[in-house]
Amino acid sequence: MAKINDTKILLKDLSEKKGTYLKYETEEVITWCNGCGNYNIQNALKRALTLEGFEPDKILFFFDIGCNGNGSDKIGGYTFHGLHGRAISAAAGACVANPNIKVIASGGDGATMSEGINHLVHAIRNDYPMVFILHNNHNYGLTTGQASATTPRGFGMNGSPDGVIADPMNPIEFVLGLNPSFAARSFSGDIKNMTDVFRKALKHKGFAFVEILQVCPTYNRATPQSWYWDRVKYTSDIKNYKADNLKKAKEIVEDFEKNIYLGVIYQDSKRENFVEKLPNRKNITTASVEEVNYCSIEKLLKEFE
Ligand SMILES: Cc1ncc(C[n+]2csc(CCOP(=O)(O)OP(=O)(O)O)c2C)c(N)n1
Repeated sequence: MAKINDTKILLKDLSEKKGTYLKYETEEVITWCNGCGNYNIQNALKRALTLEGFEPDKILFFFDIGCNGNGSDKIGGYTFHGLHGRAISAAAGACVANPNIKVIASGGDGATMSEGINHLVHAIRNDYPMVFILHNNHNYGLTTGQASATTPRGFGMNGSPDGVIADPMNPIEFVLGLNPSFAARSFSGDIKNMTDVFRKALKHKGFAFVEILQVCPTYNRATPQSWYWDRVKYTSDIKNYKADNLKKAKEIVEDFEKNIYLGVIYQDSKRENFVEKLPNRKNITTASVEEVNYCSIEKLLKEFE
């Protein structure tokens, strides 16, 4: 498989829109390790936003705690840096209050598949109108490499040096079991595929779940970059693959040893999202946030003096 020349791809086809891309850049000091997958994930996201015509003032980012969350000041736009495992719940409130703004949340595998897995489950059930990016680096990175729910069995990690006892979860397989309206998977080494997947997720009107298989050169030595390049394939490699068949989607993600398929795995683009289904919002053209009345609470406060 051909490897991607990142710099070339980053600049390619952005010429006219370069101004928008540059607005997403910040001057904050980067604290990620050399070779961390977060660099490429954020670059691909900035590219996708630019190519889809989103200006930073139309985006609200929710970041979780962790190495991924340390990207919160490295991208332009409105950002909210929340509690560990709680990025989805804060983002859900925002996208329901204001469906006119694009809400993008992200979290690590520690936050999403353990600490806050309940929020993921119910965000999918409710089909909130937002994009969620799972940074699956197979460990708790920021706290220096403890095993997460996705660490391969038997692999020695800080905190479990004799090897992880339990079998790992396969996040996208888990998500497909919840009947999502959108589930995609990509790989942090492949900016081209990530950009494509993010662009499709940005256009989806319900909960767009995107799992990024992320390299972590410092703590995840079980599945390094080369391990992925030997296994990743694309849904376009499967003859006549259509992403609207949930049964088929479940079949192609079962294998995480030989063929790891990237791309949009499943999408139901006709399903009404959470806001569209709300009976009390039918025929209302304003967003909830536009209906807020601002009034003085001085009188109320006096009652508690
Ligand atoms: C409620 C809560 N629990 C635990 C922590 C400690 N903590 C901070 S970062 C982190 C690991 C994050 O791992 P992950 O979510 O996988 O993200 P990564 O750093 O790998 O990107 C933990 C456990 C915390 N800050 N808050």
